[in-house]
Amino acid sequence: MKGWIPILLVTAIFCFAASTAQARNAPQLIRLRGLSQDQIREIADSGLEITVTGKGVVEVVATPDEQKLLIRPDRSPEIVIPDLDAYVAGRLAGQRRGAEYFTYERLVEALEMWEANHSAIARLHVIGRTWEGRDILAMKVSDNPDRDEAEPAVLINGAHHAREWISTEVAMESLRQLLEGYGRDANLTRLVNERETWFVPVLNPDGVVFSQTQERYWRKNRRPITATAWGVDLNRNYDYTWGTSGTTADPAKDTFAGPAAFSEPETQAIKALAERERFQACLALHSYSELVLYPYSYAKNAPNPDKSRFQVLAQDMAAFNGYQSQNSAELYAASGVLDDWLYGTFRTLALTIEIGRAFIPPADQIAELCRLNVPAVFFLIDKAGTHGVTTPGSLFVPESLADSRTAFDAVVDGVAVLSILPPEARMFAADTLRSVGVRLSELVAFDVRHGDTAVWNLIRSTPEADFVIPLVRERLRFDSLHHGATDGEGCDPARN
Ligand code: 0X9
Ligand code: ZN
Repeated sequence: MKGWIPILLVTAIFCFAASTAQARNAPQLIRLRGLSQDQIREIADSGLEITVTGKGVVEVVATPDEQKLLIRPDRSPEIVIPDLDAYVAGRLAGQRRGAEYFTYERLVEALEMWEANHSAIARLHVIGRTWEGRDILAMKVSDNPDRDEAEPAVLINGAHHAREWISTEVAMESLRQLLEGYGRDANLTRLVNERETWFVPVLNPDGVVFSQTQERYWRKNRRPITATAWGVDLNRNYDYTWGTSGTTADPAKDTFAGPAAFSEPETQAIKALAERERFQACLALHSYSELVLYPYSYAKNAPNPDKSRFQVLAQDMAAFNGYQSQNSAELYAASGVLDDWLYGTFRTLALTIEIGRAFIPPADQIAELCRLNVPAVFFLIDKAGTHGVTTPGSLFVPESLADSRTAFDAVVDGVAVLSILPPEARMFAADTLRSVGVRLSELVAFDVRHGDTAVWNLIRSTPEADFVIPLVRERLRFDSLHHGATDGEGCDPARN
């Protein structure tokens, strides 16, 4: 008998929450099954947000009014979360010391403190100001952070969408580990020395503050539009096939594309940064669905000459978190997203991770979700200097590779994808690969002349790097003629 009391109580609370949400027309999360691709697209094009939890199962954020057009018995509708505003409040209340989400205020404090504690490799920039006057902050991490060096540049960003707090956590945890790992961890030290990584952990501060302080389930920014409508979906506002799919011109809806492409201060901030930095790679962090997504998103089967390279990258990243990798448009098409704009404009290797199984996982899951996803972030930062270097459109000059290990990795990754690239991408990749090989031979010859044969040995034992061997020998011969005897006596590749 006793066991019935909590069940009755939970049921009563559920019904109460559902009915008050009904009365307020508050958003709910509903699950639908058995929808055709056309029906999913129709929902996405009506301005509602869709996520996926498994094959053929979609979850949609919709108010009771909006649900009238969606709910049909053959779709086995289920209410997953009866009152999403109450759900946000519950997530905030369920936090405890050591397991809590960043507020915007605490995030600003943390970034300022981390910059001060790691001033040799970290520089905090204000890249824009929101409608409500908040700073959009970006932390650059690199050796010589005040100089724009010729190193592959990467952008890691979170919280395009206000309620996706976990995205900020993964960005912040990656940043923290990178800063603290410098000088301690060989790989992270190399990533700091050989890359310029920009972290924008909260692109949408107004939205995040609104969702956390008003306990509201909010996605967009806080552009004031009419007396009853606020906000633009920042991930529909970029200028690449803007406004054509998975979005709406209705400002009251969750996926409103904005009055024009780049109408928002937040997306303008990213635009200015990207035009300056010409990122080799970018990772947009979102939640949820446990997916690693690659462009294009605006339409199914949109031609992407680097598709095979993206597939390799996305699969490798998915190996860290166990997520599924797929083309962004596979579930439904969405236009005006960051990745499409970056790849379409600059050929940036731009990917998205949809973290976890809920927009706002309970705070005690933050650590585990970071453990799963931070290695994927570091992996992409690394690959910006390998795949990113041989990607068409990249303005990165292979001659400026500063370190033999980085050049070696670029050669190995480049050769690995060369054969699977379509002809239009292969030509550029092959040309760049050749220049990277020449650069590698210069760097390795330098190493050898100074008694360091580590990368030279790697080249000799790696079939993909075979073509570099004669280049190194040639370079050493040339160097010995011009600089006298080598320092690497006994292991002189010119004679091996
Ligand atoms: O819709 C978005 O902007 C992203 N999903 S989220 O649930 N975080 O809002 C994903 C964009 C990638 N695109 C497609 N699903 N086409
Ligand atoms: Zn999102």
